[in-house]
Amino acid sequence: MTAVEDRATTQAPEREVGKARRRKEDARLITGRTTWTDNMVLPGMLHLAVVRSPVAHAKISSIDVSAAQEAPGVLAVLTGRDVADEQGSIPCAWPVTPDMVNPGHPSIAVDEVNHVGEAVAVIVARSKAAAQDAVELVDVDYDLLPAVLDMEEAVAEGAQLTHDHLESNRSFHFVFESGDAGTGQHTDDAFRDAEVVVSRRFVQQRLIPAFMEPRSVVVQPQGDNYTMWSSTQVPHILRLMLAMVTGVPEHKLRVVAPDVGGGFGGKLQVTPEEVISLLVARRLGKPVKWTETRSESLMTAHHGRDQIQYIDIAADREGNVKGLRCRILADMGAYLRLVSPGVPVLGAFMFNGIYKFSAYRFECDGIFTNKTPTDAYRGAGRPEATFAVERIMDELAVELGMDPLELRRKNWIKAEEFPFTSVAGMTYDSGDYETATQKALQLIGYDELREEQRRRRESNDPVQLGIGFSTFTEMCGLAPSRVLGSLSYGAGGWEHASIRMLPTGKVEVVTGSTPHGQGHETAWSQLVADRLGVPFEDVEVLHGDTSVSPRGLDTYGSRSLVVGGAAVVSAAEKVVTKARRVAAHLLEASEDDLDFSAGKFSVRGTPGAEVSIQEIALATFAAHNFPEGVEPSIDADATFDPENFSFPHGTHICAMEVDTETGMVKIRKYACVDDVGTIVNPLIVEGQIHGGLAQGIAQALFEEAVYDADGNLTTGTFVDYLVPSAADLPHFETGNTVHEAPGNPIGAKGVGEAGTIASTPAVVNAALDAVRHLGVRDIRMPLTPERVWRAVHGGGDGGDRATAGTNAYGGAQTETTAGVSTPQSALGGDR
Ligand code: MCN
Repeated sequence: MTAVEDRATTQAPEREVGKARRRKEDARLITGRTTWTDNMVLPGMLHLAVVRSPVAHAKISSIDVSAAQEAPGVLAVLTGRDVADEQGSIPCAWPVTPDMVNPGHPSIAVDEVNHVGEAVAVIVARSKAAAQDAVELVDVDYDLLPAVLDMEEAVAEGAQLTHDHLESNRSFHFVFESGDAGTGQHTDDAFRDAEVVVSRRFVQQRLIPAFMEPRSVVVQPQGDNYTMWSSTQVPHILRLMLAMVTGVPEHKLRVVAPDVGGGFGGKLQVTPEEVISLLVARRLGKPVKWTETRSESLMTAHHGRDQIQYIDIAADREGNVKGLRCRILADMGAYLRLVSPGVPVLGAFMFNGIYKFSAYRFECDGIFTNKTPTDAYRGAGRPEATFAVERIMDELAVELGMDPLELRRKNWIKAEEFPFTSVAGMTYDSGDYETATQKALQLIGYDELREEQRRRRESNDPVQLGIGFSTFTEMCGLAPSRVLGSLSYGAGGWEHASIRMLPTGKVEVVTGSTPHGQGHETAWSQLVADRLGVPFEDVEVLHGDTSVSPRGLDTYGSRSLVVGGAAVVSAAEKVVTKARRVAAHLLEASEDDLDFSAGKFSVRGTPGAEVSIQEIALATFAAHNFPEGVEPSIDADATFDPENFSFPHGTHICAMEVDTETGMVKIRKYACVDDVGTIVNPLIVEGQIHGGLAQGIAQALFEEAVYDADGNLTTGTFVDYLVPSAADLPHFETGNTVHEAPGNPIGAKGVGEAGTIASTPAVVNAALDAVRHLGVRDIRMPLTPERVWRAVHGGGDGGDRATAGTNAYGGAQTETTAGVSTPQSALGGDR
């Protein structure tokens, strides 16, 4: 790492916060000697295997389970009909519009199947092998129906329906409009008057979260009480939702997320398999386990992204952006899952990026297709938006003949303008895009790269060089309950923490956040060690069990530090306040005369009169000599619900070599400078950025979930679905600036998604910068050698409809030749 530090605001000189502590949890996680759900064995435990649909769309005409039922070791086979009265519907907690259409989602299909991999029966057997063997013996008759696979076809007049009983394939139509909301006047006026309008159609391919630990569930019934262990990101949400879906009373259900091996949004879910496991355990009164195979995981755990974006940008000839409008088709897949509709809708607040302009419209249609449902995947809505705006800024720069960075600089919010209310109504809290950009340019060695690019172009080198930017911000720390309510999100956004001082002076921290690879045990220990003045090693962080940590809203949306960590800090402050009363009593001094530093209370002006917080903890346990009216416990609860999101930002620059003869691309250098406010643990932050970059680059270059014409997932193994390894990725030059977030007591902004959000457009912009002079206008992601080669040798976008072609949606046309339209743009023409 090349560290570039710019303390634009001062970070308090604290002992632990800012230290690159190695993660306490890593020894057990890396060795695997821990409680992964699948490691659990309970006496008498039965095993489940799921019979899945091999077809994308069909009526179920009959299911014959008799052979499976007879198979050795099999105890029961249950179909959708068997559980129809008790299985309810997989919940969707984000109805983004009042008239959103939700077809309902049985955990086990009853009459019809709507995507390959949908559950049609469950086998319960004494061993996993017996259960899996019996899957083959279930005989299902399907009456095939045509599958809906293409979103643009799905919204056309007279389209085949994904769900016969619905009127269309559209689940919702969400609109956000700045200016004269609702009339469309303001935005369209800006486009009508604009000197330049650039239009594009971008494809955000379907991705698979591909977490390391496959999903796994164990359920243990004890009378009418149930304990579920699940490899989930959201034990608290899961408990609530399971209670609502199955009728098991919430107070009779304990959900535990033991150590969880990654989620990336893919375990922010209430899955059919969790519901099925609970139903079977309830019905049979026996403990059960279900663990997916990797193929099941790729095929049926929810997918991410999958949008078609039509975007127009308006500007004057000097490069002042006047307006932006976008229309999104977002593939929901066959059903709505927990937050599926909210994912693309979050983009409404981010397509404007870091830029200033006053005319903005966002429209999004959620579309049903006969594919695996989509939902959150790292970044959820913000990578898609960032990609679109950062790509179209480059295209506008090309049209204007401007340097892409100059165009950005001309339009971005200046440091002195924070806090800044964006055209999408978000109040960006703090930042300085210029400083971050200068640092990133310095890290990557920009001038030399531009010089090399010029040389290669002049000599017609078969290997061309390109440089791509992404200057981004994102809204993270999904939190303010009030704001989430206004967006119709089904839950609040607060987080809870409690801290107990034990008699020996050790500290237990209970957090509502649920780490699954983010290192909260380490970071929370650092926060508490500083606030209480106790050693880092003396802090234990407990999480992920609704009995141990009864209140919480879990981990997603890069919310844990800025909301959950903030709750921990608030609880620590309350602990100190409580300890101060006891200290005053023990030292026979007034509370106002006490200083608290490095874990000790001392009487100001009286040397030697001091007592440590550990001594206070012990004195509290004994409670022999205790102040009147104070309860003998040094503990506190706190709930934190911020006023605003936090807005990390940064500049990412990618230098890319493109071999014009083979279509191979290679990232030569990648530099990024991120501003995530106060950094609690630089090692963790860098790790999060690295992981995020890997996933963002993977979208640009490698990963795509592909379906064939019948709706079969053809990328159902890691041979076909190309998750990159470290060897496929470059060395990252990372740096940071620090502008504290005013909205939480730590001053931090989230980092868990930043790298993913920022990197994808930087990589694609770099590839295009390398070959645009050869007539290439766009290349659809992922940038496979074949696509790159075709684009270079065929011109345009390589015939892949990344950009060009008829915009079937709404009947308008995108410009196909120059990629720059007149104000009669892709979206303007049909309004
Ligand atoms: N941190 C810090 N200083 C900051 C910001 C964060 O030290 N200014 C630290 C935090 O203390 C925490 C970590 O960085 O240890 C991530 O914090 P945060 O940004 O609050 O994100 P969350 O903990 O809420 O994690 C969620 C985020 C998301 S949404 C996805 S998706 C994701 C990600 O984190 N999935 C991950 N990172 C992942 N990392 C791993 N290993 N596995 C996943 O599944």
